[in-house]
Amino acid sequence: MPAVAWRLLSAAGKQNKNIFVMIKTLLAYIIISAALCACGGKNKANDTAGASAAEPCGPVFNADSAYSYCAAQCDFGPRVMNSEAHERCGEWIAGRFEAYGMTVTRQKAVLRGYDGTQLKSTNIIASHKPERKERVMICAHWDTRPWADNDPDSANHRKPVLGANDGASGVAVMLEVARLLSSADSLSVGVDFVCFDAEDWGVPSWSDVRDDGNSFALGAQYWAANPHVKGYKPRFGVLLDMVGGQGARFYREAFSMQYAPGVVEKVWDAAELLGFGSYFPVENGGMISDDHVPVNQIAGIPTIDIVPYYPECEASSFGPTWHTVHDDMSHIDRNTLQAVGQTVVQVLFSEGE
Ligand code: AHN
Ligand code: ZN
Repeated sequence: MPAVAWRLLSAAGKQNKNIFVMIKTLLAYIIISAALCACGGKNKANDTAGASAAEPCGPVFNADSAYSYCAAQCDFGPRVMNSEAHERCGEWIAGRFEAYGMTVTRQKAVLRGYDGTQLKSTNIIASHKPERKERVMICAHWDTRPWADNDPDSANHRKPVLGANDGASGVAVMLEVARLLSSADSLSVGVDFVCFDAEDWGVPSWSDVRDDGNSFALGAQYWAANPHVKGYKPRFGVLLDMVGGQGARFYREAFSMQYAPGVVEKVWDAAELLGFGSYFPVENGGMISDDHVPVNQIAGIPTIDIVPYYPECEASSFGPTWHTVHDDMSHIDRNTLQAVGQTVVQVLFSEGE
């Protein structure tokens, strides 16, 4: 019996030996604890709220902090494979997770790009409470695209993308969640933050090479075939791709619906509960070949993709700055980071043991 219940009981016992008072006290405890949080975790912030199906739980996600993690990555410059900025930023990311008490694995491999380039790839895996068996995986790619091949100005098509949104934003949300976990005591599961490398070396639009559909997500393909822990099987995974853009709306992505419909429902319900329903319409978006596809198909981990869909955007359904030289901090919106980040916190803290 939890200490609180025992104290209540003994107090009742001292005041009045009547067994009925003790039973009443015990019943009151059971009702109150059921009402506190339908979440798996033991949230402190909502102790006074009344009973309902589910309630907000977990710490407050700080969007300013996430924004600064986004900017810090951009300050290295484009994190293009085989570049010094890439190398240095990778160490910075690993160092941040280590500072938040996570166990960090650097999974290095030389991968072959569509054009034969040897890519020095590092998947960075940061584990919170690695001894726990019950786990959830959060993931995002950390490399940035070498070519802004969707820029409105074709003179920019061979220039690198800074990747404030496409690269930095997902890692920024993960780092902020990791920072919160380092001082949280009410989480029931272990969490692995997986930063995939070599996501964005996919065949550029100006190349004559035909894309076989596997030229993106090279780091995720490698990890899915060689997970950092043998037989790694978290309950589910959530991929964060481009989660900081202005005007972003996260529609239900088709591979996610195919492989992990229950996880989609869990995440969209969490967003709705928190008042972020407008960011997460319960409507279908596109079918996106992204890091979650090998994670589902090769590793067999039910994993969804939180990825924006702009039905009205001419330039790209991923939004106006996608694979352009304008994917910089001036188009990052803290409100988008907040909606996604708080939703991730909710999902994690509502997992039971
Ligand atoms: C396709 O363009 C088919 N998938 C998008 C994967 C991606 C690139 N995510 C970010 N950059
Ligand atoms: Zn990209």
